[in-house]
Amino acid sequence: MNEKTLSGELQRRFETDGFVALRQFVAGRELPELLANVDQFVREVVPQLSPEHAFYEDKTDPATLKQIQNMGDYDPQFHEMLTASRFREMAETLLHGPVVPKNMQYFSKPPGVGSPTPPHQDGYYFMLDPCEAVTMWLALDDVDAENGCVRYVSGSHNRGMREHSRTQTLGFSQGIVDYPTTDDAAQEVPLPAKSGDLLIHSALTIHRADGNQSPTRSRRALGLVYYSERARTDSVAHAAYQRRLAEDMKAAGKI
Ligand SMILES: O=C(O)CCC(=O)C(=O)O
Repeated sequence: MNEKTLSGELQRRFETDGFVALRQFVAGRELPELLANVDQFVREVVPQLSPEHAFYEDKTDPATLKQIQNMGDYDPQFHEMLTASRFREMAETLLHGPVVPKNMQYFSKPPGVGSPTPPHQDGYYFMLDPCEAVTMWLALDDVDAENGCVRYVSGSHNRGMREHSRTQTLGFSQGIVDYPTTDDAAQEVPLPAKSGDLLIHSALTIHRADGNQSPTRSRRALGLVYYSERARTDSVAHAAYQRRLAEDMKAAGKI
């Protein structure tokens, strides 16, 4: 099924589960074009990015690129994809009103070296009140249990923010302290995806992913983050946290 518009059924599922999958949201000619643009960005723009905007599993090895931040700031096509697109329209539908496009990210888990994503809620990083935001995760490769598909805890967006603490994972500095509880384990759902599938989750939905255990298959995705216009950011606390984190990562030799 080509689910280009979010039907009432999909919206209902998003509200019940805290996540939804739109299969082949990017398809046809659009998909190879997007993949080529991402490859070009990685080749030509990433080498010039500051260490805070491009993370590597091993910073001395460019083949281990694992995350890029704020891609829209460096490329007009990605800026448009984030800000003036059906991705934004979808975010406005799900959040019931105008949104602020916040970030476009690249997530990669290279074969054999891509590390796990700790269980977390994006809202813990966003520091919003009210915590109204969505993250979109667009698969660029086919992703399954072997190469680390995203796993969501169904219904967790209705149970508030859990306690997080610092992790040693570059790019995912906070993880849920007591994960998994019995309920978490019972309600965790793996979401395999094909290249072009779009997964969307609420900022309160608990999610995680395993590392890439395939010796050959890559595991790349784009992340698009939208805040509701109703959400207020504690921008001073957020900037202070980002500064502290960057200093810590530099001191640990990770960036
Ligand atoms: O790609 C991943 O492993 C995790 C992505 C994620 O946590 C997110 O998009 O919020």
